[in-house]
Amino acid sequence: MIDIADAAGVIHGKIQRLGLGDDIGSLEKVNVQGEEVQKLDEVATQVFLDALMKGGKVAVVGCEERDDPVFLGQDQAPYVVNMDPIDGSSNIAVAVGIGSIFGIWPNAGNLETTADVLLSPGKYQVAALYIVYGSNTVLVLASASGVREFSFDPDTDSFILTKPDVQLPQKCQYYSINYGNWEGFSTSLKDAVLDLQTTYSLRYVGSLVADFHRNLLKGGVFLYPEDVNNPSGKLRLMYEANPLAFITEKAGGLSSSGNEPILNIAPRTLHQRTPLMLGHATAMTTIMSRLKNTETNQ
Ligand code: P6P
Repeated sequence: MIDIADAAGVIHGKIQRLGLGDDIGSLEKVNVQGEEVQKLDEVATQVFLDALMKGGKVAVVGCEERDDPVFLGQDQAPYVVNMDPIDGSSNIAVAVGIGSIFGIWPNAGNLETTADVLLSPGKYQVAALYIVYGSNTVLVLASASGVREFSFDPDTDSFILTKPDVQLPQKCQYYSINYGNWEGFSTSLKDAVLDLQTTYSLRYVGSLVADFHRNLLKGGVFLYPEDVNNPSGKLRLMYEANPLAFITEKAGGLSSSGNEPILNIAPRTLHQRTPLMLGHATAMTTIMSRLKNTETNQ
C-alpha cells in the first residue's frame, strides 16, 4: 500500500502540472486495447512499476499498458498485482477527474504458469484500491478489515486517513450509464435502465473511477453492460472490474456481469473485457430482477 501511495503522490504532482510540462498529449501509439496511449499513461505505468519493484512485495504485475505480465525479478514476493495506472485517459486533456486502480492477489508461487498467478478470480483478492485525482486526490482501500478513504496532503506529500469505515449509504441517489449505447442494449436491459431512470438521478463523468467514487460515497450504481458494439462489455475484468467489485462488496454493495457476480468470473486472459454493473444493493437488485424476469419469461 505504502509503495502504491508514494507513487500516487508522484502522479498527483504530475497531474497538477499537466499542460505546463510535457506529460500531456498522445504518444501517437495504440495499446493492446486498441486505445491511443497518452503520455501520462506511460509515465504513470513506469512510476508504479518502479515503486512496486522497489517495495519488494510484488512478484508480477498485469497492466493495461503492457501486453504481457511484467516480472519484477522477485519471484518469492508475497503478492501479484493487476493495475490500470491511469483510468479515464480520454479525460486527461480536459481537466476531468481520472484515476488509478489496483487489485492485489496472493502470489500462488508457480510463476512459470503466469496464467495461474495473474488470472485468479476476483474473490481471491486480499485487497483492492483506487486513487481519484479529482477536486482533491483520494485513495480508497478495501481489505479484510473494511473500506477506508485517505486524502492526499500536498504539504506533507502523504495520504491522511479521512474516512475509517466507508459503507454505501442507506439511500441510493444516482445511476451512471452511457446512453450513447442505448440502441445496442437488450430489451431487458432497456427496461432495467428505465426503472433506474424513474427512480434515480443520472450522473456520468466518463471516468470509471470518478463515477465509482461518487456512487460509493453518495449511493449509486454504475453500468457498462454489453451492447451490440461491445458484446463482452468495454471494461477490463482483471484491473478494472475485479478491484472495484471487491471494494463494492466490502462496502455493502453488489456487482454483476449480468450473468454472474464479477468476483466469481474465472479469468481466461489478462486483458479480457466484461460487462460491468456494480454499486448500491437496492439498485442492483432492481436491475438483476428485471434481467432475470425477462430471462425466465423468454
Ligand atoms: P465511454 C475511460 O476510457 C473508460 O475506460 C472508463 O474510465 C470509463 O468508464 C469508460 O471508458 C467510458 O467509456 O464508452 O462511455 O466513453
